[in-house]
Formats: sequence, C-alpha cells, structure tokens
Amino acid sequence: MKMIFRLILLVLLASTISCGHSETGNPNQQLAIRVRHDTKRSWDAYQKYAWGKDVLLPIDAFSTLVLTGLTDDADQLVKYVTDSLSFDKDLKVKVFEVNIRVLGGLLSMYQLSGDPTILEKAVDFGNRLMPAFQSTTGIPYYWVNLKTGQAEGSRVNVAEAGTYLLEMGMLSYFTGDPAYYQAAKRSSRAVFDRRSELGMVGEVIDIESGEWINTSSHICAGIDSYYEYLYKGWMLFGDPDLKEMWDKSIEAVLKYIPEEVEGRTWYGRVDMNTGERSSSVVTLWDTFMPAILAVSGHMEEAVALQLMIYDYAKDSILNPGYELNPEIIESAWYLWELTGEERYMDMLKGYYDVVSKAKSDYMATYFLAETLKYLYLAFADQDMYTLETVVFSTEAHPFLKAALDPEKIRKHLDIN
Ligand code: DMJ
Repeated sequence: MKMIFRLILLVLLASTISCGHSETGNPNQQLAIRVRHDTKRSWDAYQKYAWGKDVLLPIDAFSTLVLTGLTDDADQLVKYVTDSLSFDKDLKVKVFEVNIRVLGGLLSMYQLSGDPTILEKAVDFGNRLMPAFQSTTGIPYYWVNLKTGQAEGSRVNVAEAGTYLLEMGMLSYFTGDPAYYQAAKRSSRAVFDRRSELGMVGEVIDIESGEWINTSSHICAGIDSYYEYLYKGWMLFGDPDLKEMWDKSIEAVLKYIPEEVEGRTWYGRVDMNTGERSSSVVTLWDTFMPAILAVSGHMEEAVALQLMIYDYAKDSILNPGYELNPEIIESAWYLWELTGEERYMDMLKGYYDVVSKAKSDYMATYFLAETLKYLYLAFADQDMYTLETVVFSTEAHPFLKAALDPEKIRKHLDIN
C-alpha cells in the first residue's frame, strides 16, 4: 500500500518539477516559479517567526509544499507530525475549523506520504472530534475539548454544520469504519431536512431544538461550504443521496438568490421562508461559488458570478481589505481549467500582481493551504492535479479520487 502512495507522490513530483523547464512551452512557467519561490519564502518566514502559531498548527500547508515541489520542507513536516504532535491536550477547539485544517491536512498528508503514523494521528484526531456530533439533531456542537470530549455551543452556522463529508468520508475510507462518514452525512442531512418550503436554508441553527435562529439565506461565509460539500461529496464518493440534496438545493439557490441589476447578476441575501430580499451586500467569500457552479455544469451562472465584492445597490465597496483569501483565485482556476479562456488566466495574473498597502500582523493558514496552491496550479505545467483526478476540500487539501476504489468507498462509507 505504502508503495502505491510513494508511486503517486513520485509521479506528482515529476510533474510539478516540470514547471521549471523551458522545453514545456508553458507560457506561465515564470509565474509558476515565482509562486513556488513565494511559497518557500512564506514557509521559511512562518517557520522562523511563527512556528505553530498564527491561527493553527502548520499541517495545513503540507499539500502545498508537496505540490510546489518543496519536498525537503514537506518531509520535515511529516517528521514533525510523526515525532512531536500529540492531541492529548486539555484544549477546547472549534470543530469546523480543525476539521477542515487539521483533520483534512492530516488525511491528505497520509494520502500523499503513505506514512501509517500519519493515519494513526488522523484517526486519533477524528475520534476526539466525534463526541461533538452527539447532539439531538446530529449537527456538531461548536466546541469540543480534545481531552475530555466535552462539547458545547449549541448555535452554529450552516457551514459549521455541513462541512464534514469529505474529511470524515476519507477517514471512513481509510479505516473501514462508516461511523465518521455517517455522522457527517447525518449533520448535512439535518440541515437539508430543515429547509423551507422554498427549498432554502437559513444561516444559523440551534443544534438541539433544530430551530432556525437566523433565516437569512445566501451563498456567503456562514453557509458557503455546506453547498460546496454536497457537490464535492458526490464528486469524491459518488453518494447519490448527496447528489439529490445538491440538485434540490442549487435549484432553490439559483431561483431565489440572484438578482439582475443593470444587466449584471448579483447574489445578495433573501429570507429563507419568504424569498424577500434583505441585503445587496456581496463579499470576497462569495467568490468560491463560481468554482462549484462551473464544475457542476452551471457554467453560465458561474461566469456571471465571477466579478464582485460590493454593495451593488449602493454601488460602493464596503471593505477594501484583503486577508490573502483564496476564493476568487480558486474560482478563476476552475474556470481556466474548464474553459481554457485567457480572460481567467488574465484574472489570475491580476490577482497575483496586486500590491498590498497597509499590512496586518496576521497570516491565516489558508494563505499557504489555498491561495498559493491555486495560483501554482493555474500557472504550473502539471497534470497530476486536475479536476478529473482530484477533489479539493474546502481548505484545498487534495483528495486523490483516482486512487480510491469505488467498491471500497461503498463498503467503508456505507453508501447504498
Ligand atoms: C477557508 O478557510 C475555507 O475555504 C473555508 O471554507 C472558508 N474560507 C476560508 C478562506 O477564506
């Protein structure tokens, strides 16, 4: 088994390294090299000044290091995890955040390295998250204590309720225990089953009563990755229940959320029960959506959405800050991959060249995990990570779909 992982890794490295050779004829080769250089610089600075700090553990960066060919750094990180990382800590963690960053990071680290100790760490960590799912609805509590398993915080947003399918599914796949995937599915299903008559979900839900606390329906942060995981769960595991949930959800989203203003389509916010428009604010987080729309076959809507961060009614920019987020880059990469149209490559080059002015003393882990990764994927001449072979988690951890056995998926995840 380990041999297969190593083989995959070797193929990957061979293909990523090719970005440095001029004979590939890749017009964006210099940009790919610059992204790799920037990844190395950011990683070195992180190691020197902020190791283990600034938001979370450094696990999140691993798949970007592998993908950009920074193998020595990637190997060191595997060693750090195997030798020094322990989750036996009296520490309250936010279930959603650590699932997408720590558990997702460990699982993709295992798939790329084949090191069984990494899987042990992932299983240990996954087991420590599981008590959070012991609520009346099956939606996880906001917090869980890694040592005691004590869970608390009964109001969560829908992204926090429904972004577990990929990580928990991979954990079930590798362990043969369906409990992880089934817990994740029960949680997403609990949200879906509480949709309104219009087929819409709200933003915040009480996980014990199942009542909606906030009925604002949108595609922005707070709901975003709930939709993302319904479709990506289907892409990765082929579970028809997820496809059905996605189809019904996206139909309602596309019916009630978009609004035409002066010839442009905007996705604001509406009430989940009445469909009444409550806000015309769109943000940088919304820009993950073109990627999912494009890959799920809604290309026209994806293209229309790929331009915004704005109050489109007031015609004003609300927040000129940029926290190195990946979403707009992620969607531009998906559209570039799927259409090959130069305008998406031009967008990617534009985003990469933006010169920041005021800076804050903060670097979220998604900058290394996602932002640099999507830029590299777009510019590099590589064919290992394509939309056919890989499903990227919401934190851009690559799960190698091509390496999964469909029969084993069905059995280990208990999919009918
Ligand atoms: C990332 O951590 C994940 O993509 C998450 O799902 C929401 N967005 C942030 C980055 O902006």
